[in-house]
Amino acid sequence: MSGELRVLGACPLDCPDTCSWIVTVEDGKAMKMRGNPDQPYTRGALCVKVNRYLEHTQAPDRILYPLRRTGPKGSGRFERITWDEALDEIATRLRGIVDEHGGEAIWPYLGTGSLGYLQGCEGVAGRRFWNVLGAAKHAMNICSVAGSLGLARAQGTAGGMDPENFAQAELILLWGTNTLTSGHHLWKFIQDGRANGAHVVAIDPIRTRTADQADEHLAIRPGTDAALALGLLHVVLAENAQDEEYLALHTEGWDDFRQEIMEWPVERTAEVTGIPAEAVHRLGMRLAHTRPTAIRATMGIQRHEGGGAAMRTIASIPGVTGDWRHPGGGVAYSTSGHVHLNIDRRNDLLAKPVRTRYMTRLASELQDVKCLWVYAANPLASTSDTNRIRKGLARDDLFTVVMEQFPTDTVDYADIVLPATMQTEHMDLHAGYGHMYLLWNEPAVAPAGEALSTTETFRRLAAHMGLTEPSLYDSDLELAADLLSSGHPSLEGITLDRLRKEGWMRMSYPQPFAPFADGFPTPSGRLRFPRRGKAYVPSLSARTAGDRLTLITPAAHTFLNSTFGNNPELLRRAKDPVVLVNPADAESRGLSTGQRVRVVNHNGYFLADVEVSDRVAKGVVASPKGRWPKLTTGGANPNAVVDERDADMGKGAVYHDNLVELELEPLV
Ligand SMILES: Nc1nc2c(c(=O)[nH]1)N[C@H]1C(S)=C(S)[C@@H](COP(=O)(O)OP(=O)(O)OC[C@H]3O[C@@H](n4cnc5c(=O)[nH]c(N)nc54)[C@H](O)[C@@H]3O)O[C@H]1N2
Ligand SMILES: Nc1nc2c(c(=O)[nH]1)N[C@H]1C(S)=C(S)[C@@H](COP(=O)(O)OP(=O)(O)OC[C@H]3O[C@@H](n4cnc5c(=O)[nH]c(N)nc54)[C@H](O)[C@@H]3O)O[C@H]1N2
Ligand code: SF4
Ligand SMILES: [Mo]
Repeated sequence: MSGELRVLGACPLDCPDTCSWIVTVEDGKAMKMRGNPDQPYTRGALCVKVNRYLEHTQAPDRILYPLRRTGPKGSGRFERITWDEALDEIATRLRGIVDEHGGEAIWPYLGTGSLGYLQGCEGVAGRRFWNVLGAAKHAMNICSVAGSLGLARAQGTAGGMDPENFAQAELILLWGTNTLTSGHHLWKFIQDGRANGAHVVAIDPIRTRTADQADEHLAIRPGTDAALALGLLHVVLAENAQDEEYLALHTEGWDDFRQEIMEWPVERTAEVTGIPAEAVHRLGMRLAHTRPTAIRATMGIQRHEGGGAAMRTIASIPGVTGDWRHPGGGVAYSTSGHVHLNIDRRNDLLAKPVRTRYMTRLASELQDVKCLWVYAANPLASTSDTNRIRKGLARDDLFTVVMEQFPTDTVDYADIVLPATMQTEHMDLHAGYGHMYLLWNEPAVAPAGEALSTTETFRRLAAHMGLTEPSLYDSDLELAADLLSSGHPSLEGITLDRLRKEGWMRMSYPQPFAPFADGFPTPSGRLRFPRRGKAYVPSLSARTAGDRLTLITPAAHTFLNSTFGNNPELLRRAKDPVVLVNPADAESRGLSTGQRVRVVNHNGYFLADVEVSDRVAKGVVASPKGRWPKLTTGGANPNAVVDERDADMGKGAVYHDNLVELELEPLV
């Protein structure tokens, strides 16, 4: 029988907006995908990338069958094999490695390709299986850890404002965040705020498309955000605009922090941040006298050596102004701290404690690993110091399995490739990190080719290995029901049946929501201000400002990390790689627009065309993340020059804190 079916799903990509989508299916084929008009955050729109998702699921380069490598590592030459052959070979190799080297020699390297709680990184997919084998633990610290820890030290959680409440703000600071590129659905709420008179300020070393749309742009020197926060608070104190009652009731460490603030008059702040003193003062005055003030600070700030401290200091601002009293005030970094699903890591399945491997440290930690199992990740595009990673992946004694949808650079180094389903083909449970909803993704169509979901792959592998632990065989619906069973009040009324039927549900929080109006989830119930001398930790680039250039590698408009990096239309729109260079830096190097340069440092180089532009300040150059090295002239993207250095908290990455030079690429 033919008929049209509307299937409710959710965008799985690593983006704060986690959109609700509707897939129209005819005769078992997905015909159309659109943003759900009924969902209050999606409001009917997807984005320039995901508007091509259906096309992407049917792309000719999709991996449809299990593959075994036939050429040397990196060659990308494979032969098709059956699932049975693939699982047999994997089972034999894994058993051999466990017997000879112990389970910890296996590194399950799970990335952010899907944020699903069943198939992707939020739900620790495959963890039960890895625990039975005794594999190393994987710390997924590639994206937001320094900021999350900085916030948690201040607030007890990285959770904060409900982004929808930006509509109620009177002053909006877009701080180290490129809203119109990296999660544009917030913009409608910002516009609602503006319609009520809100003033919008972008604080970013780059004049981004978001900064273009703001009322004001402050071009801050990279890695100096905490200094700006302190300078703004200096003005607040000078105006005697601090909220004494809130400070007394809900904060600790104020005397110490107040002294720190007193050391940051606007002139000093201006000198450190590169923002004119007059502009610091003006914004300080606005902050002093505008309630509520909403701060959107996302991951850009914390991809720096002092990024954790910077987030903590920024989180202190609404503690001083009392903005947390109001739903339209406070800081919005990520809402994931408000999500309380029952994520059971099943450590009981481990025979003994195992070591943790850090996702950001692949280049150095790979050395003593015997099996690298990559899923929903593309480290040769996305992880720091790709030249060293490439060397590591080429090692003959390393057994590499990659579960993938597309033939990435990382796939080229796999011994075995397993075809992975895409979001329209599997089931999943989602929460946003930029909103307050849970979403259900119902499969719309059958898997392409012989692709299998993450959950099904691990169930089959467990069976192949003859593992008897019953929980390894739980179905997707059982796993989902388990996730919803935490008993946390925020899940009140949310059942799997309702979620499947309705597609999305708001978690049970008040609306509007003022999470810290009456205190914080810290041991004392109070916001913990940073200690004196700890509030501002300068980044590498802030410490060594001089003749070297600081490279920033932010989100690309047309890719989502490296996902879509092979989509022909999005690649066409992205044009050739460019590096933005300030006119003064271009002139002193004799460079002009259109010239091809090596962006180079001690780690290596990538190629880009110079675009001379006042969008970047003197001393700053910028080139976005996300390109596939093998589809890029020169075979490298910015991660060829990104150091595998730690940020100040959680061993976070320093993607925007690297020193580089520009050299003309010799013409051949
Ligand atoms: N289109 C698109 N959307 C995406 C992504 C993508 O790749 N493409 N990636 C997704 C993912 S995984 C994430 S984590 C988010 C990331 O998105 P964002 O949180 O927006 O993070 P970034 O793009 O890294 O940086 C944001 C801004 O911070 C600025 N910045 C860099 N250093 C500093 C600094 O020291 N101080 C200040 N004030 N600003 C600084 C950058 O110039 C940039 O404009 O976006 C998600 N959304
Ligand atoms: N220079 C620089 N580098 C960065 C950043 C930066 O700002 N600058 N940002 C960093 C950030 S914020 C992040 S989050 C990381 C992301 O880094 P990664 O986590 O490695 O994410 P991607 O590069 O997008 O690769 C995800 C892969 O997963 C695959 N995939 C998608 N869904 C599934 C699925 O359901 N199953 C399986 N098996 N595979 C799937 C996709 O095809 C894709 O190839 O990159 C980081 N890299
Ligand atoms: S990438 Fe972000 S904006 Fe685009 S559809 Fe997915 S969740 Fe929505
Ligand atoms: Mo991320």
